Amino acid sequence: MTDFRSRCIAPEPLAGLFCAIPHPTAVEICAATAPDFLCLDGEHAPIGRERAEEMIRAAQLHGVPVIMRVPGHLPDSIAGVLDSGADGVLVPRVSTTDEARAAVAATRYPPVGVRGVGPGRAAGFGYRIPDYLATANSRILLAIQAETPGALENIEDIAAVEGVDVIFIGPGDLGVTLGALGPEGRPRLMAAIKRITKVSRAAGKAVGMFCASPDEVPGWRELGITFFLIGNDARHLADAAGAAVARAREG
Ligand code: 3PY
Repeated sequence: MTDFRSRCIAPEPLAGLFCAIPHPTAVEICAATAPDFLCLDGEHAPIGRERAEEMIRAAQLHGVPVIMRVPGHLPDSIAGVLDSGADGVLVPRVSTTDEARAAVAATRYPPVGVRGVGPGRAAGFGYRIPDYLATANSRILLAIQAETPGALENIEDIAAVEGVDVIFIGPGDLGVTLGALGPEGRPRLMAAIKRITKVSRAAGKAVGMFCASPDEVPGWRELGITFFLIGNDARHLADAAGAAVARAREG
């Protein structure tokens, strides 16, 4: 069976969900819907290291690949999550080639990177270290977020960094950081998204997008975007609960 990273960089169209509810039960519920992957939101949700490992285990026991959006691009944000067995990381706010290269280094063992060797869950708690060392560099997915004016300006150089697999666009942050908000800002935001997508695809990178709704996916697919995160579990729960209560009140 083709591994998750290979499917991402192929690039195959993939639909995932953010997990923001910091509990393995919520991950199991999402995993039961058979998404292509899950992404724990360690940037915005209160998911500590121990809880992350339990959530990663819950996804993988259901056969669902799981990555984590980490707080930053340095090893102290990335190493533990990979030792816990995550299939990859999503690194926010990458605006320069130095930051992109640092993220690559943090996700790869030497000689490519600087990842430290540890007997964590990923390596069978030490029992499978040689196997894990032999395959991890080619199996771990590195997705970086393009969501700042710096990323937009430097996208040619960032997209050329070897070891970056997916350039993921955060339209919310990109709109805020560019000051391209609301209907008036939409043309500028769209131009930025198109530029990031075109340059990244030309450099051979897969491109990802956050979508609040699955209805957005066909339009982004037409641009060549393939890696999607569709909302998060907390929001899906709130939407479904809100709709149920509203329907009940209608009588
Ligand atoms: C954004 O839209 O900026 C995101 O980062 C989605 O989580």
